[in-house]
Amino acid sequence: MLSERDKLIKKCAEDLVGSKYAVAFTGAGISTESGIPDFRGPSGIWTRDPEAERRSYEIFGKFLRNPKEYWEEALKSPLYEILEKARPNPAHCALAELENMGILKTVITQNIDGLHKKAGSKNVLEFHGSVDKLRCIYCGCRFPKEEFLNEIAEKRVPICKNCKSPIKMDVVYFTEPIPRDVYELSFAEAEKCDLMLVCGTSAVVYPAAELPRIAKRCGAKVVEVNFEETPLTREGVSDYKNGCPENPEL
Ligand code: CNA
Repeated sequence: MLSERDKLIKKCAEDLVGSKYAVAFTGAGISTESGIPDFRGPSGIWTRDPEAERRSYEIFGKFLRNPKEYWEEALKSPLYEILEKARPNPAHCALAELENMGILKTVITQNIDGLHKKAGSKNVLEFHGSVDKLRCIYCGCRFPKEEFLNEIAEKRVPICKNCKSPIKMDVVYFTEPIPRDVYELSFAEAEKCDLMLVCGTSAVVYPAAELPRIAKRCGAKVVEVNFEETPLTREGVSDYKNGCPENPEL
């Protein structure tokens, strides 16, 4: 006799196998088991320190006004040390495996930790960028972080190799526009998919949170995996939700 939760897992597996173009949309919750805290989950960074949320809205403006100060602060952030050490967990590996099997076509992630690629996923759209890259907001060029290790170690502001402007991490901060390339590709995937697996996102950060809604409007099945209810659950965007194993009420 299968438990309610196991029935949902079986249903999800059947729906995935039956899909023609499945896409995953992931958030910070998929990486909490890799030791990276999320923002808004029960032990999230902002749940514990609401002031950190206010500060996060100032980072992009700081880069525009004073790139040197931006870099000094960015490198001091304890989150970057945690991100550098983090390794993929079974959820990242499962999505890579599903891609390998030809079932999952794309992972669209809001995460900046690079763990989907480290797990072996190939078709990954990093909607909010990645800590493994630097990006020029003026000409749009991206560079692997390895190309700027000297500047970073010597606390010099990295300069774009293409247009010679000061550059920042590829990470998209609050108040910063989403880079056009990843924005357009992600929305095209949301329109095209017939199943969207939504994993570990509170679905409140826009425009990313629009993606499952667009998938639903275009006829896709939306499967949500999250500890808590989200606007997607409450507004009926999710066709079904599979939650916390320790607390099946959630
Ligand atoms: P969020 O708002 O912090 O929401 C995370 C959601 O995941 C919450 O609803 C949690 O309940 C849920 N959750 C936490 N752990 C699990 C788990 N093990 N299983 C199932 N559900 C779980 O994060 P979002 O991604 O929705 O918000 C978008 C922000 C967060 C993006 O800009 C990210 O860049 C940013 N962020 C990214 C990382 C990362 O790269 N790992 C870490 C922290 C924040």
